[in-house]
Amino acid sequence: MTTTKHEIVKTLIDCGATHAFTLPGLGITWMLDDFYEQRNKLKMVLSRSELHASIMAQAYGKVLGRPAVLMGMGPFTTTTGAFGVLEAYFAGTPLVVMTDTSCYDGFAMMGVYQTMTGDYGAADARTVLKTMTKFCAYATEIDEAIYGLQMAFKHATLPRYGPAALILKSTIIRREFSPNPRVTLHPSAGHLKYTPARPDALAVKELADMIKKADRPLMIVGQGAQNERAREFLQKVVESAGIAVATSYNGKGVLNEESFSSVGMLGTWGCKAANSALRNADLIIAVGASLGPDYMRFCDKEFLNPLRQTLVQIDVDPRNSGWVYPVKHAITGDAADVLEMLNNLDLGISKKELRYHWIAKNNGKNNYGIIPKYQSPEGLIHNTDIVRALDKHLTSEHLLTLDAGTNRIWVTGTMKIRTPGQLLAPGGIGGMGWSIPAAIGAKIAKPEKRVISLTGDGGAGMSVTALSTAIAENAKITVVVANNAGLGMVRDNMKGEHYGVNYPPTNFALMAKAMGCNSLEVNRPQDMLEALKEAERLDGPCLIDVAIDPAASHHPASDY
Ligand SMILES: Cc1ncc(C[n+]2csc(CCOP(=O)(O)OP(=O)(O)O)c2C)c(N)n1
Ligand SMILES: [Mg+2]
Repeated sequence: MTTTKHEIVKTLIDCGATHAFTLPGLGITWMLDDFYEQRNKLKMVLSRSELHASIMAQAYGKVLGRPAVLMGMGPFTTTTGAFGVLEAYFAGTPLVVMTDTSCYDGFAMMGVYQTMTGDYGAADARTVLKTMTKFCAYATEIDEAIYGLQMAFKHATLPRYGPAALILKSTIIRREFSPNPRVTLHPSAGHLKYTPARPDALAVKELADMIKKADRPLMIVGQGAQNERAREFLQKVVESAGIAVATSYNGKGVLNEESFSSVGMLGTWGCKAANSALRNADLIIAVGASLGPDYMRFCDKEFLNPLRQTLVQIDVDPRNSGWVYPVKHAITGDAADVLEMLNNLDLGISKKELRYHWIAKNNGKNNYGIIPKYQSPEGLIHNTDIVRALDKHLTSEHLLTLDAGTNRIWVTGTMKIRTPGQLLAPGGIGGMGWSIPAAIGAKIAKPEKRVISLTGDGGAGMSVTALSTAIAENAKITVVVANNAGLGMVRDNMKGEHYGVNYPPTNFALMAKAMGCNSLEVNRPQDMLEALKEAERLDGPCLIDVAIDPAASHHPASDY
């Protein structure tokens, strides 16, 4: 005789899970013994908040393209933990959520506190999770728990990736598992089998012919191409034919931004060069990019205009082609597959010089990749001083996680990412507090990388305690806090009094120290680069608290 919880842990391993990020309680606590037994195959990572656990799990999935498990009690996983689930939902990250109804044997209908069964007097975990997952199962039988988990892994890893959830009725978790359940359960592998549909060769040939004819072709590349294979073929295709590459926020850094093809990130918080190139392109090809109005200047007709320009969309989900704009041509397929097929076709190589001339002129005119220099008052530095230091410091060994706020705008607007895939951004819901836990999740996913997190003081206030997990897991990361004592981005956008946006001075270096983490403080521009180097020389994670001039307002790349 075995138990449901024992079989659950076995199934997680069968489905390929290597990490479960958690803050346990109630039904999840009952499983900890079984996790302990299997700790060499499936690592449990303890967080200080479901907020952090959910982000770490999401960042892990973003980096590796396979899901980690977010695990916790129903009332908290569906609320505090919803952050990472939502980010995964919007940004298309594989993630498996396993939670419970947090109810007590036989008392679920009697208004017991914490209960998430959906009964009278309880809240409903299923209703909450259904709004932010691709798949959401509720297991009230022991065999459903196993089958539901297999299905959650299946759905999370089918295109378009996303979060899938299994809610366990708490009462089944400890139950004995019959060796002969009524429903026959099968090994997980057979449920997870999948061969992706190949893109239509004629449709790809038609696109190649369109590119061949174009003088100023431009690709808008998004999250759908943020994997190793797609990045590799993207570079080959665009550099052999002189195609310009602009990106969404999630797509930033998909191509070395120093490539002759690169014009940077689109949108208000992107680069003028990208915005200008898009406006002047004659053929626009969206590659794994939904063309969300957030980076398409809210469909401004002077920006992309489908009547004036030819638009083609390549998307793994046909519903996304023609979603925001009408398209001339649409290809259903994985970005990597389409780019691989394009790589073998003539895309107008004879026009390469002409196209590169157009891109170079555009980039020169729009100061592409020039990090401006600003003077700050004594004892304070400007956001661009951090960006300049990062620009000098980052190597191909690094990953960089961003947060929300002014601090990130300076990176997306002025810094060129030279290593494809290096930048990890919260381009789904764009929430503050993402960067630090994401850096930890990324480091756990890729221990060989040097990981730096850039965050504002607002974001750090939400997530600095995640450093405790970095210490416990020996995840050596560097956290840079751009500390401008307030919600800079919101403050910068205000016309009137700075009301409701300033925080009292907070020393994050001391907070890090209190958790046993290294810390440094920087308040002179010339010390920033050395601090980044010093942080990496130290044993264990390090937080650098940087005194940023609160007057260092962001500037939009609005004029194109
Ligand atoms: C969780 C969350 N709440 C609110 C917002 C809206 N928002 C975007 S940027 C920002 C200010 C961020 O302040 P801080 O982290 O200090 O960064 P700064 O802009 O000062 O560099 C706010 C409130 C958000 N993105 N995420
Ligand atoms: Mg701030």
